[in-house]
Amino acid sequence: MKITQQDGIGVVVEGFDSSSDEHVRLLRRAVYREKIVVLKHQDLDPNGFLELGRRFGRPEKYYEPIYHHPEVPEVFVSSNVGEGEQRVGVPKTGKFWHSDYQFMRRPFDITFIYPQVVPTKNRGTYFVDMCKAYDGLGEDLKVAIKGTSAVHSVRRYFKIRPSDVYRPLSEIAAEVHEKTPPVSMPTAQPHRFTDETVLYVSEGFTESIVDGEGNQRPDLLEALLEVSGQRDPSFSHPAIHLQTFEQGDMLVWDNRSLVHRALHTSTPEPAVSFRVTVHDDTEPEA
Ligand code: 7UC
Ligand code: FE
Repeated sequence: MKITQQDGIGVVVEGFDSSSDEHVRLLRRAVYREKIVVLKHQDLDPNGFLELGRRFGRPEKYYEPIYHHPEVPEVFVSSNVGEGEQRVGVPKTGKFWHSDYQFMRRPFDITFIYPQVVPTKNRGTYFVDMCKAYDGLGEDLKVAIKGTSAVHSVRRYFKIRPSDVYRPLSEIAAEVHEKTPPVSMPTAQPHRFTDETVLYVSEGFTESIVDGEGNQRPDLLEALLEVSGQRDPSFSHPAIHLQTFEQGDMLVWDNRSLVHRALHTSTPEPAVSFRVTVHDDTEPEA
C-alpha cells in the first residue's frame, strides 16, 4: 500500500486491500491524521462497498428511505439521472456547507463517497478542516465561544419527498421537527480520537449559537462561518480545499473534523455517487 501526500488536505492511497487487517489499521490512522483519503482503483458493487465500510465501523442507514439504494439500503445514492419510477436516489445532495448527520444526536464518524458516474465538468467536493479553523481563531473569539452551544437542524435543507405532494407545508415542517428536533452541541468540542478541538458549526445545519445565559448569538455564528471560509461565494478562501476525483476513486473522510460542500454540475451531464457512512467507536491503534 502506497500513501502519498496531496496538496492541501489529505493523502492518496494506491494498492489498498480491504481484506488486510494491516491495511485497514493504516488506513484508519490516515483518515484521522490526514482527514481525507483518496483510495485509487476501486472496483466494487454496492454490497462490496458496504463490506468495505464495515471494516471501519458500523454502517448506518440514512433515516430517509428515498436516498436508499434499492438493493443495499445502507448505500445512500446521490443521482441526477432517471425520472418517476426509474429514479433512484436524490439529486443535488449536500450542496451547502455541512458535516454528515450534524443535525442528529450522533453524527457520522467516517464518510465514504464512491462516485459511479463521473461528469467531466464541475466534479468534486469542497472541504474545510474545522480543527484548523479552531486553531486559527483569534484569542477573542476563542474566549467568546467558551461555554456556548451550537444548535443544528436539517430544517433548511430537508428535501420534499414524492409522497409529500399535496401535503400542507406546515404539516411537513411539523413532522421534520418531530422526527429530527434541533440538537445542541458544544460550539467547540474535543475530537474523540485526536488531541484537536473541532469548531463544530456549518452554514447549512447550524441554526444558532446560544451562550451560557441562554442568549442567541448570531454575531458569533456569523463570525465563525466567515473566518472558517463558509461565507466565501468564490470558494477561494485559503482554508477551502477542492477535492476532485476520477472514475475508480473513493473518498474517505473524517466527518468529525471536516465540513464539506458538494460541487454539482450545472450542465446536463449525468452524475451518480454512492455513499456509506459509519460510526466508529474503536480507538485507532498507534
Ligand atoms: O439531500 C441532502 O442534501 C441530504 C442532506 C440533508 N443530509 C445529508 C447528511 O448526511 O447529513
Ligand atoms: Fe455530505
